[in-house]
Amino acid sequence: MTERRPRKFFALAALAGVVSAVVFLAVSELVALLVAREASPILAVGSFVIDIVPQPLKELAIATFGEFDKIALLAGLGLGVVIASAIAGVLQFLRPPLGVVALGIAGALSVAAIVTRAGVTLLAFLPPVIGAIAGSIVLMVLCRRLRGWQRSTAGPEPSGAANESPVGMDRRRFFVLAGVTGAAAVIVGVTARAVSMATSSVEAVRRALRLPAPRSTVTVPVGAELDIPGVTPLITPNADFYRVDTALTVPTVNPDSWRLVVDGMVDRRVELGFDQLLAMGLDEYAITLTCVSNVVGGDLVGNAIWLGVPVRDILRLAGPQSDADMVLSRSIDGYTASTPLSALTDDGLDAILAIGMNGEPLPLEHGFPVRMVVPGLYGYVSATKWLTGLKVTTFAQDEAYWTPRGYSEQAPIKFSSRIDTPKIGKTVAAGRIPVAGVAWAQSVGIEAVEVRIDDGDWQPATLSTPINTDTWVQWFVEWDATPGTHYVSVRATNKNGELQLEDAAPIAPNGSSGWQRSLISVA
Ligand SMILES: Nc1nc2c(c(=O)[nH]1)N[C@H]1C(S)=C(S)[C@@H](COP(=O)(O)O)O[C@H]1N2
Ligand SMILES: [Mo]
Repeated sequence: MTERRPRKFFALAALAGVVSAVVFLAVSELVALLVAREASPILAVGSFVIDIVPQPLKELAIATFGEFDKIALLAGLGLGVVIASAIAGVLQFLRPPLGVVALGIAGALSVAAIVTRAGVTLLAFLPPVIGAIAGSIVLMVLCRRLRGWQRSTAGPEPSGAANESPVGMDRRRFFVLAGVTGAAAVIVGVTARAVSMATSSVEAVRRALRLPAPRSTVTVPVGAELDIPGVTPLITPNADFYRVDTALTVPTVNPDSWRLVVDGMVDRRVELGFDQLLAMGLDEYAITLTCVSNVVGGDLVGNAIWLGVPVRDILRLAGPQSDADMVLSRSIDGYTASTPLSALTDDGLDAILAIGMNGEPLPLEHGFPVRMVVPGLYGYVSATKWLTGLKVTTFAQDEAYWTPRGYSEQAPIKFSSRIDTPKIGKTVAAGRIPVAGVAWAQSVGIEAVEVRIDDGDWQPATLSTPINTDTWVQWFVEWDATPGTHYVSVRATNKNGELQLEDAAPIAPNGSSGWQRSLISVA
């Protein structure tokens, strides 16, 4: 029986392909660690995918995987790499050098993904190039062994036990090479990535940083926090604060080298270092941040006490020209947000550059060392993290990251209210229980919150004492819950006398609206 290419050779060729891909990635990681840390192909390609995925797919990913959306992305990417490299292995086995060509294409795509990212250094092309070369060599050698082994199986069985048969030799060499390079690559790759993350010294710098004392602090008034189990705390601890951004790995920006450039339509270009920013004098501001992706009843909203400097003070140094109407804020990772200039120069609105959050330097994932926070505007048009630039411009001339991706260029927060307790899906005991939650109308303030049980009358809720109009308030009503299932609804009125929008709207293009209506089971 002479089946020319037994199936096992295809499987082994696929294995050779996967081993060479692992070598490619591991060598890239090692070279990246040595010469250009930002140039990891797997992360660059991942970030590239994040940028090009259509918005509905991104929302689906967030809805399906929640906080694990990035891990899911990496897992998906990993699966893609395994499948593609297995095919490359088979190609190389059947039609050399097609597998090597495939690795070359993968290397070229990685280079493209890396060099088109913001903040890359000169040598950033090296990791994928050297990685692809190393992977190709391994692939060529493994496939040559495999072909030798296959040829000797096809020939007559050698006789004599004195010498090892060529079949045995090629087989052994194939497995030893595949095993040793595969295992070594995994060890090198994982170690390089771990070292790269552990020695990112910026977290250590942040921990050592002592921020100057604020000139003025926020006073939390008596009665600002209701004592009701299950209601969202007035101040969101940093560790619980929601995080939304397009960054696959958290950018690490050292305050020592941080610069803010204010340019565009200004009388004078201004450049500031971190110490200069601190020297302008810091004050505390309580501001509730909200994401445009927050659905009715959702939790992409948080309240913190920020330490910072008004943006208007910075802009004044540069002197914005009168025909400008927008500031494009830019992050180290290339992200941009478009904020109306008027919102940043308004004396009555505390738009700030924040450097502290709840008594600490900004956590890395919340924009260390400097971010923007603007009361009353959704985060995507105002709250740029890892801030590096403010370009004074016009909406006609420039657009921000999300504008061509289906979101409005301007986006004031639609004020809203949320039920925190009782929780949906949890059965509560009949009797007198509190219905409580939060409501926010940043820059205007909440005037009233009303609650309705089933189709009953709207009853006024008791509000906590607000810190200011930029923060959320807590609210509650007492409810005599009777056994059965009930709809509990909530709606707010702001201090301009406007009622919260009843019509439901999706999050795109400029934020959700509608009254929350929760089905609660009472037993
Ligand atoms: N650099 C950068 N800044 C960013 C974003 C981003 O993707 N990149 N996302 C914005 C969005 S959509 C929101 S809602 C807020 C969230 O800030 P947080 O993660 O600190 O809660 O950051 C904003 N700033
Ligand atoms: Mo957002």
